[in-house]
Amino acid sequence: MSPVDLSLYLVLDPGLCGGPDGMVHTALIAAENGATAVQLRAPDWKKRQWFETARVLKQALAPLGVPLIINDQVDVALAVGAGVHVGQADLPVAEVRRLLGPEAIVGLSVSDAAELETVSDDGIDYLGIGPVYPTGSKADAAPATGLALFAELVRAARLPVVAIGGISNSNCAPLFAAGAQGIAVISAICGQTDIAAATRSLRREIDRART
Ligand code: TZP
Repeated sequence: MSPVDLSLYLVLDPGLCGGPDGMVHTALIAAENGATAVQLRAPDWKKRQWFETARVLKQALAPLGVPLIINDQVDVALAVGAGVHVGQADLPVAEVRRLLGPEAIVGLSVSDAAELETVSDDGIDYLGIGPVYPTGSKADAAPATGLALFAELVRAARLPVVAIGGISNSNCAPLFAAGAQGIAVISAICGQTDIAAATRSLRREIDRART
């Protein structure tokens, strides 16, 4: 497992970014302006589209030192040399780790205390906990935890935590105070008219919150 900066973790959404080209554009501008990790997430895509977009993203992000993480599609991650983020109904993390090897980034989604209790540390680099705030970017999202429960979950987690769900530059600071290592965002960057400015503004808030 590699130590990785997850402080500003962009999750790409095809609808908000305007398809694969828009996703690559968004990822590149965000990575140049302070995003430290990028996830490709496209639940409705066919495998070939996943692969082609992942390959282009990997090539674009590698020179910037920003890791690419693929949502759920372990074969696509293997094919392009990326990490994987899985949800509770996807392949078990131990299998993902076995398939990807020791160096790849592997993350797991957790939305409540019951899910957190089932997590065993081995093979997981980080937990994505949320939604913390209400989100319009995931139709089947679990209920928002709110800040107080999020803080409890972070305290109980024995792994680095990335907060996700409804996060913007105006509500991210308390998440770091609660112990998050990073924030993951879709709509605070994807579909914004000025992606560079939106990313820089999040970056500023994060850096301020962490000092
Ligand atoms: N998982 C939990 S909430 C969420 C995902 C993928 C969506 C986050 O999107 P936004 O726009 O940052 O609220």
